[in-house]
Formats: sequence, C-alpha cells, structure tokens
Amino acid sequence: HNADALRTDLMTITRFVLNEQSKHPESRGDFSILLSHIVLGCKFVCSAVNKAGLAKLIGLAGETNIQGEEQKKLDVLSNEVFVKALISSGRTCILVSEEEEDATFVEPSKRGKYCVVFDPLDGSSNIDCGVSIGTIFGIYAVKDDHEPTIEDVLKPGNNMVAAGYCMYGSSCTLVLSTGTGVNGFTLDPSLGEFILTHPDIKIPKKGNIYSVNEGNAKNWDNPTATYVEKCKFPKDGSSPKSLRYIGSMVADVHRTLLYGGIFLYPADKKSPNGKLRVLYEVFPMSFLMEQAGGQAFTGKERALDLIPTKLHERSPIFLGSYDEVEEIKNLYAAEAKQE
Ligand code: P6P
Repeated sequence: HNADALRTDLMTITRFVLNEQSKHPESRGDFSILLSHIVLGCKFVCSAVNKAGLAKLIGLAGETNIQGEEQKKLDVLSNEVFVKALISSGRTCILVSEEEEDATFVEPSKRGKYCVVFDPLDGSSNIDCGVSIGTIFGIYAVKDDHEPTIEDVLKPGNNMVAAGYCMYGSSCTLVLSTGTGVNGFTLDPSLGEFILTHPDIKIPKKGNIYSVNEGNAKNWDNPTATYVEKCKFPKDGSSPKSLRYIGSMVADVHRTLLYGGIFLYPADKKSPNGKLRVLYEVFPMSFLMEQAGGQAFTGKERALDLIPTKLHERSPIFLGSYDEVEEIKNLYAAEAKQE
C-alpha cells in the first residue's frame, strides 16, 4: 500500500513549496510565485539543452542552424529566458546574471521584494561534449516598497533566503534550500513536473573524493598543496582519496553533496581570488552545503560571511563534508599563525 501511496501521492516542487509557505501564515505567497517562475525557466533550459546536440544549438553565436536561423548561444538564450521569467513573476526588483555586466532593475510596475542572482548556464563550455551543466541561483529579500539599489545585492551570502541549482544531465535535477534543509527534485518529462526524489539531503560528514583541477597545482599556495598531497599520500596509513573532477561546478558540487568529499577551487598565483564568482556560484553552493550539514570556506573566512563589493567578484572556495573542510581551515589557520 505504501508504495502505491508514494507513487500516487506525487510531491511536486510546487506542492512542496506551498507546504513550506503554509508554515508562514503571514506569507502572501510571493516566494512560491517567484519559485514557480524559476522552475519554468529550468524546464525551458532543460528542453533546449537536450535538443542542443540535434538542433545545432551548440557552438558559437552567429552560426546558423539547419533551418538557417541565426543561432543564439545556449547560455545567451538561457539568460534571456530567466530574465523574462523572473520579471514576469512580478516578484523581483533586482536581477544579477553572470551573462550581464550590470544589474537589471525591474520597472516599478513589475517590482517585487526579491533580488535574484544567477548563472543561467554554468559550465557552458562543456555543452559541446555533452557534459552535465547547470543553472545556479541565490535569492535575497528586500523590505517592501523599498527603492532598490545595488547595495541590496552586495550582501553576504548569509543574508540569502534561498538558493539552488538545476543540473541538466542524464536527468534534470533541481536542488533547493529555503533555509530549512536541502531537497532534490527530478523532472518527470512525461508530466513536466519536478518530483521530490531526494528529501532532506545531508552530506556525509567525511568523504573519500577530492575534486580540484590538478592542472593548477604548480600555482597553489601551501595549505592547498599540503591538503591535496595528504589526499594522495595519506600519512596515517589510510587509503588515498579518489579524484573526480568534471569541470562543471554544478556536476562536481552535486556529486559532492550526495557522495561526500570536498570540492576546491583555490586561489593561485595567476588568479589570487580563484575563478568562481561570489554571488551566483560561491554563495548559493555554500548556502546549500551548510544547509546539508557541510561547510564552505574561502581560505580566510566562512564563505557566507564574505561581503562582496563588486557584482562579478571572485573568491577561492573549499566546500563539502564538514570534516574535510575543517582540515583545510586548520591548515590555513596554521599558516596564518606563522605569518
Ligand atoms: P577550470 C565552468 O567553466 C566553471 O565556471 C565552473 O562550472 C567549473 O567548476 C570551473 O569553471 C572549471 O574551471 O579552470 O578547472 O576549467
């Protein structure tokens, strides 16, 4: 009976968020409406990404496809889809996209109380070879009828009210936290609905996988070099960790969240602030990791405490299993003491 009940009592992401909303009687449902528009964007991008290989949607902008139409690059297309969906929700006031230099201030008639920072198609350099890519988003709330300014999004990640990603891979999986844990939903294309498939995700406290671009090893600082050395040649007789690096943040983070381990994009001599962007890569993934019982560290501080000063600012990031990140924190603390 239970199996049947589960199968017929479909928990869609919409129902899930409405259940959450019902816990806040004062809520007007703005967040539920915002999320439904983000979900719409993810469904569209999922469909476009899956067709990409066939319709020659991949490759550089300016190419023409088999219909001879001017082709938009998938990330340009994805950005337009999310911007339009978010504005049409009537629940946003500022949008920050990886694809756009400046923030978008929503016109007053369509303004709401949420600021959304997002990377519409992260890892898009991997599209052409079919590697999983994804959308990453973070959500801040501002006071009602407040004249929005850029300061409203230059806030630490610990001010975010929600964060999530949607991974376009062998299945389309949306992982979301609204501040009370992490839940994963898988798109059932036959229903066009995201169904709860990973309730209350908790990242294992320890992990046997490390995930870093070893090609940057010659530029690493000592704490990172020491930590990676320990993963490969453990001194305590334990077995070495496995290296898994997909090169698409959403895929590497999703594996880390489910299997445990650590994902590192450290600073190096070439890029002292690392490569990943604070607002729409580091903060959302750090938010999710902490909500799942893990940690996220920049090499200097808790990632969510960082206060960004520029929209597209970068930061080094070490995130994943609690104990693994703790080791990195200890190595950086020891180095700081020597200085
Ligand atoms: P590297 C993809 O281009 C991306 O922005 C992230 O998705 C990914 O984690 C990182 O860059 C990979 O960078 O330098 O290892 O190729």
